[in-house]
Amino acid sequence: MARKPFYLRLFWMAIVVLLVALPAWRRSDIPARYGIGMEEFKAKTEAMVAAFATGREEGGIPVIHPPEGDVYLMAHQFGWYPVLEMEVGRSYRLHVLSEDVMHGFAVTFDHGAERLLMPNQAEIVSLRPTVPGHYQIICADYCGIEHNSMRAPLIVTPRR
Ligand SMILES: [Cu+2]
Repeated sequence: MARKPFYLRLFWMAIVVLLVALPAWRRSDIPARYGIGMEEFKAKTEAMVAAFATGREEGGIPVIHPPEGDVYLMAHQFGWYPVLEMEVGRSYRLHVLSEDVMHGFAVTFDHGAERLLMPNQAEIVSLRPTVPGHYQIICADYCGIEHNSMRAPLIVTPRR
């Protein structure tokens, strides 16, 4: 049997590498979610609010400035809790949970970060803001009469 030319072997090797690597790469694209009770999630959110409060409020809701990493956000009819302040160039793993009905999470600086929110199921959204400014978190799924006003500021500051 004749030996296959080297470039042909290289070609097949590249195909195999692609077949193995492509699904692995795509997997990181699939939104992550996990089941969690509302009380447990609320406790994590309150601990974060207590630890990273800025002392400021927006519409009566505390503004927090957490370090990069895990950040908790609760959705309810018809608002979000707490108000988040993030820094440019930092990576946040936002855990979002609905307290009541189905909502949609969307943020005005990253249109790829839209998620459907079900009660008792936290969605993880990876965010890395790039430009300082005042953005908004909005509800992207009709949830009741005041759905259109279900929005909260998301403040992005320069890196400190
Ligand atoms: Cu909503």
